[in-house]
Amino acid sequence: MNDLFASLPATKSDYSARDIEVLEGLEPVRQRPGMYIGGTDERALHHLAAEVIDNAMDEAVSGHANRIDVSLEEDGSLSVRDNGRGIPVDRHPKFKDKSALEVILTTLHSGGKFSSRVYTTSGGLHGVGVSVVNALSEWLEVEVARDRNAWRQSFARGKPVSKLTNLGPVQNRRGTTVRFKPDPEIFDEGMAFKPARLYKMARSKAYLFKGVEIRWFCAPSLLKENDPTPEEASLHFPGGLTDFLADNLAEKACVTTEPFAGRADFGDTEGSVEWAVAWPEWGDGFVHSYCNTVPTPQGGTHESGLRMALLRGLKNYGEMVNNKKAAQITADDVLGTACSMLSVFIANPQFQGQTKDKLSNAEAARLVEAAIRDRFDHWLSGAPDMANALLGWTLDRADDRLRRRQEKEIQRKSLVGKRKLRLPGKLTDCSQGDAAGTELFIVEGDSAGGSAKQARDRKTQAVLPIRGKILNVASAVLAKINANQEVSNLIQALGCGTRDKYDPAALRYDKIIIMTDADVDGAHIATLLMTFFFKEMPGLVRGGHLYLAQPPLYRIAQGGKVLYARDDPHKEELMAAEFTGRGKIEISRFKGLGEMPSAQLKETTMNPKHRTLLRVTLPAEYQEMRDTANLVEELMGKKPEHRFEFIRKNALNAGEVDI
Ligand code: 28F
Repeated sequence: MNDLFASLPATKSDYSARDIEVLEGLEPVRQRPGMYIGGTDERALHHLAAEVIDNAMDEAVSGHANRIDVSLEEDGSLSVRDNGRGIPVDRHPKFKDKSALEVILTTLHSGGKFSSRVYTTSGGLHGVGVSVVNALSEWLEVEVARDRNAWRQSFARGKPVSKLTNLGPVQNRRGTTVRFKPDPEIFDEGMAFKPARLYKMARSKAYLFKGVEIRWFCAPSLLKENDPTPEEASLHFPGGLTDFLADNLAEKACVTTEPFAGRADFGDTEGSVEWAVAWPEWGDGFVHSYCNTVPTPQGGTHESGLRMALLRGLKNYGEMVNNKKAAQITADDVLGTACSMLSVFIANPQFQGQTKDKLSNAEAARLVEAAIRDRFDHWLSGAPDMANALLGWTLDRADDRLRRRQEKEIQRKSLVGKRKLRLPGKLTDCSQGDAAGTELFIVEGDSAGGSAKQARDRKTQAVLPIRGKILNVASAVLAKINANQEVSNLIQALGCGTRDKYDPAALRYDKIIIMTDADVDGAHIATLLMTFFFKEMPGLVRGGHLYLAQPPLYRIAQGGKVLYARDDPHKEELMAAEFTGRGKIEISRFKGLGEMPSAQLKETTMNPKHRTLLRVTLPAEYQEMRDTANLVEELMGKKPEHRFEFIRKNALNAGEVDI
């Protein structure tokens, strides 16, 4: 690996302070830590540790360090040390009175990592920079040994509390040490580094880069008696990913007697790839992929390269041995339950996705596939018994997949018969056959329909978008009702017929949930729908099948706390009861269900575990059909004077009625 970076401009200090792009101060970080480390929970806390360790790893990967010490101290602080070049301490050209080190520690995005000239592969690239760690630490201390001198500077919550101090000459020592204590004011109550999590992080780094030895230390008092994490360990794995895979596999019986593993440089392009794949006989597999030793849990282009190499290689092998069936295997057949590890080193990695952990460099797919395909072909032809075992096992999986698909097809056909073939195109049906436990959400328009489709549980929840205001059936004659597309969609989707032909046994869903926007229009559409059900299927209402969803109108957030309010009164109630603490309160109003992220729609309105539904029932005195018809006529009929009369009579207990 070191030779790879020999090509760098190896001048005396191939870095100068002018590489630093200083963008902004650290205040925003303490105001909204979630924006920088994804929250203030345990995962976010360990993100600080990862950031510092990644910076030390960068020094190692770029060939300037070969040892990193990670120590969890008695006081809960973490100390990371590398024997690299040491963060530069020379005066910063743009900030006369500050050293490069102080600028890096106190300004966002000040690491040169954004100017790729300084670093070719940088683990911390999509990281937030050590300045964020500084901002979110109660205290942080940096020591640098560089050019035979030692320097130290201390900070508190991102602000310097000492000048850069020269500690005097040092003989044969160089590198950077960062020691910090996360700020309890920022992180959730009782947050502390977990030894096991840090140890696993350090160990994975050592597996991923064989050119570094990581020494682990943990204060004994921090180790609970049942915690297998060692107090001390030296982590160095010349076997790289093969060792890592063996460690993860833990003696599972595999289809091939040895894993398919290797590493390769990308020839003319900078960078390299390492991989290790095993096929356990049974059980779920996993894919652990990394870029510049940083985990990429969302995968990305490097993983597609691996998948393509193995799929094409195995199909090609199948052809070579005249196995016709090999043509139908898919990447999922090959890798679906395989245990694969993949580590790439590339310059300027681009990450995408909300949490920036999916590699998106198109180049990486090509480079990885070419490198691995070549070795896979050799591996297969070099060991026919293993290759045939793998091909046979993969074909069995392909057969299982095809059989499952046929079974599903047959089941669907049989279901369609039972669930009445003619269904409206607008209906997104649920997959469960019988009605018990199924729900039909009637939503307003296609955008709300889109969110609802994403948020729903496909097995039990169906969605029927209706456009605009449906026909007011109270005043419409039967012919007009059936002519109305929206209404006839609804009648078809429910399957139970109307009026005297209503057959509750044929009802295709257990719950019919009206989920309109939480505004006046939505309320009007809900009223029109209830009128429809009262008029056309009163039995459905009396049977307790009709509900109103309660989508929130407001989202109230303060720090990590988020609550939803149904309406203005509920919002006031929550503000008084739940949001009394300090810190900025954010209130956002949902304009319509279509604007609400599907995850929130699911969480607040559709998920039976969290939602509240209003069941539409007939008031006791209206149990009789006749009375119901009269009531609906009064409220929704042609003659507005009936409506006004009803409102006048009942308005007293309705408070402010906006007509
Ligand atoms: C315990 C954590 O952070 N180690 C680091 C270096 C070395 C250089 C460096 C770091 C300003 C913006 C380029 C030195 N000499 N361990 C660490 N070691 N940063 S962080 O430079 C930062 C510059 O990016 C370094 C010559 N080139 C680079």
